[in-house]
Amino acid sequence: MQKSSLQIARASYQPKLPEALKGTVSVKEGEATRSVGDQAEIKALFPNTYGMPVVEFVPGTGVAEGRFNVGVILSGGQAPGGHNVISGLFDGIRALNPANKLYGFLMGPGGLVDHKYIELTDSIIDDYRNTGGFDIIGSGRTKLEETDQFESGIKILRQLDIKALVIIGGDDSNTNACVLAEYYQAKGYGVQVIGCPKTIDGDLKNAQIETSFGFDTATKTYSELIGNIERDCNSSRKYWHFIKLMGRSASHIALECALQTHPNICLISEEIEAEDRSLDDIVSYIAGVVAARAAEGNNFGTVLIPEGLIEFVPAIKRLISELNDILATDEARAVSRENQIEYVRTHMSKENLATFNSLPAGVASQLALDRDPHGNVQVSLIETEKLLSHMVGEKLAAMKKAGQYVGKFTPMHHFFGYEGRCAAPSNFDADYCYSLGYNASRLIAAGKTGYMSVIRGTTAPASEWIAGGVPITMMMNLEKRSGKMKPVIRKALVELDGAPFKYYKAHRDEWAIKTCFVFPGAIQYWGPSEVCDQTTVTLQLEQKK
Ligand code: FBP
Repeated sequence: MQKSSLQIARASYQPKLPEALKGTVSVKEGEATRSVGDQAEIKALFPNTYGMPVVEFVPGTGVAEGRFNVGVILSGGQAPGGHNVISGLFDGIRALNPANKLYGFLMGPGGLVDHKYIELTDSIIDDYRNTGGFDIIGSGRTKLEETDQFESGIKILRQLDIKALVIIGGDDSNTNACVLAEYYQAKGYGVQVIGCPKTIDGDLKNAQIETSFGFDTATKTYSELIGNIERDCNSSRKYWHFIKLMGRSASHIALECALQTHPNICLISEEIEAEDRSLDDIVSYIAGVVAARAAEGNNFGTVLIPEGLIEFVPAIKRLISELNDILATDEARAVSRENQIEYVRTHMSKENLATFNSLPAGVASQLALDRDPHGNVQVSLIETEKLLSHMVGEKLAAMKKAGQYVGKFTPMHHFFGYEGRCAAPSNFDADYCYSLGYNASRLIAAGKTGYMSVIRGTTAPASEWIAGGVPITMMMNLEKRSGKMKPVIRKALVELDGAPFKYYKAHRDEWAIKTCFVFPGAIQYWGPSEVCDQTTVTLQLEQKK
């Protein structure tokens, strides 16, 4: 395949590592840990991997060189930097012993179960250093949760003499990594499992994980596009742009893009839920801003919409929750796809049926029919941006009749998601991912299992970053999934008392009416540090003490 000039030049970039990982390391262990919720239940479910300490690597000679093979899986949606996690892991295990081998399981967790793999050699790794995408081995969403999958996995792991498996994934995939670690530990199979925090959504973070990889590059890519749109609409002054942004349930991506680009409106799902706002409240708010700008002759603007918004409108949330229960039964599963809408209608409460019937047919059927393998509503398929702009148009027409609005409303629609998931990693993601992978090799050498690779202190220069591991059980609680209570990693939503949201809230009224757009431009890989090495605004605000 022909390489672009950027790919060729970028291949020689040597990602930065924390000082603590550069030489030989020792393990510094902290106190015993407990899960974030439901401690007794999580402890009973994970008797072999519960309560382990947080660990940090410090210079020393505690972790010996070793001869071993490692397997790696890319799981779930693509995120910029995945190839650097793999190259960091590769370099890390090779530094411990040049004979160590890395095997990549193909197309996600399914590759482990179906025994599809390749050996990742020097030349393959070199082709993918500092590139975006997951195409080195492909990714997939097979859910690893059944005993026969684990047993099938151990056969190939033994055949390839693999000592440890690294699962690069989001909250659901790392939950599965934890279940697998517990299972292999309980059985005494001697295979370690290590997780790596991936997802552009930014919702895999907590007191230990500062950010998931890919969030930095994806939000910079979307912000470049939003900035370009802002400049376009400020030039022609005739369009309102409704821009939906990926990110599943959490609004981290939309909020970060708002902090980078200062749009007229950014909806935050978590706030909408907390304030019990209806769809009509949201539409009235947007129409009010459109009318206020029109009164000053500005018939243009930008509205950012998190893709999970619809799930957070309380009436729709109640509807989804009942739909999940209805769809979880064997009886519902046996109903053909054509008859499913009618089936859910006849099994729904009166209140939810009224909400269901008020939605446009396309949105209603996406809510009722489409789930991913983890049971999540596939919010990326729901065209919230069109739904909202249509409703705003109707509201403005009514306001015009009542003499409350003079202006012209011409909406344009965008959905940014896939555009950013495979971008060439920013310097931050290139360094962060390489460090996460390299660090995973040290967790393996230290004999750890059921741990997530963690790099902290990320707004400091990379040389000062803190490297170590956190037991995955520490991040877990029980949640209802497909009708049953299951142990899962707690998803991090936007905190309404957190610094990023507070900053947005303090500025949004001004950004709504005035035109305060900021144009971040494209990600830069070379040049002044303030242009190339900035972290996200979210991280900067969160870490400002
Ligand atoms: P992960 O949780 O697997 O990282 O998913 C990220 C994501 O990009 C979401 O933002 C989006 O809703 C979803 O994947 C889309 O899924 P798919 O790639 O299957 O279309």
